[in-house]
Amino acid sequence: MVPRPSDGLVYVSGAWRTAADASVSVFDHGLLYGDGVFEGIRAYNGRVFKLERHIDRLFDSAKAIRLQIPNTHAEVCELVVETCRRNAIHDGYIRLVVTRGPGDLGIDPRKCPRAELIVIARQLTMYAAAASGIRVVTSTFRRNAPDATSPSIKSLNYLNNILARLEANDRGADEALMLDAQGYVAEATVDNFFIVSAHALLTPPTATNLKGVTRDTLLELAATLGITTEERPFTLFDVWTSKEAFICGTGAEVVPVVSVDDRTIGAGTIGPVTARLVTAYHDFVRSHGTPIGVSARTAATPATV
Ligand code: PXG
Repeated sequence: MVPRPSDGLVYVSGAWRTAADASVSVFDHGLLYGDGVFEGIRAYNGRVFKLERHIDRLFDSAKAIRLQIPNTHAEVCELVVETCRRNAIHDGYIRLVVTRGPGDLGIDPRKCPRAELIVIARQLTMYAAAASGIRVVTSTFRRNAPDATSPSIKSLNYLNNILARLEANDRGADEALMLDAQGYVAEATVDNFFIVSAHALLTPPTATNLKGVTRDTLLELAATLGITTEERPFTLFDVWTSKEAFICGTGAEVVPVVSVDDRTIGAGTIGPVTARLVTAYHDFVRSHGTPIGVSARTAATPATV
């Protein structure tokens, strides 16, 4: 098969291959057991947004599952930028995957001598802004407990979230809200969750959800906008009676939630605090990040004058 340039180049097993040739073994434990970790990163306006932060989280996820990434932090940053360069990405989506690598049948990671690092970078066409807001239902599936598969690990094992998403699909909703084992609000299936109460912008502490990069960015932006923020547990009652709610993540950015469990949130349209954050986030992501045009290592080095 003659590869088409539009197929793009994927970094896998230590080299860039055409998308058509980029493959992993059927004995890879990422496939057989979901044994691996990943990151989803965006590029805006020729820059990779929060590259270092995403790679920090990738290394933390890998450490938690005792997976040895075959490259250093600086090398992984550079591989991301180089993959963007080779695919001429200006605005795009980058998927980093580290699997336990090829082994034999049987879950024991000792069967896998070499972890597999994959970097995919695509032009972004998949995310349509859901500016008018989405309808959310609470899932009956609780988010994994911190002492089971910790939600802080961005692992290849998303069945907990997928079961919740299936339930939302069945109920005609756009997204599912997941609770923790105690019944407090945790997060959506691939996004963190915020509400606006009479007093503050609230989001749950991260023990029960992913330590989202977008979540952190919004907490910082809110502070600069003079919006009071609080990270504390809250319940569905607080959600149903909130003035505004939204989900946020690398893919979704900031998306208003206009109903939860058939209770209209606020006026049933995007609220003023959410609207300010949508604009602030939109501007921030387009003006910050690691330039794709130069080496990540050079960009990370502070200028000496
Ligand atoms: N919670 C979960 C469970 C996630 O998977 C977030 C929160 C938001 O985190 P960030 O760091 O993105 O703000 C995520 C992120 C995809 C995709 O292609 C998934 C995510 C991010 C980007 C792409 O499914 N999940």
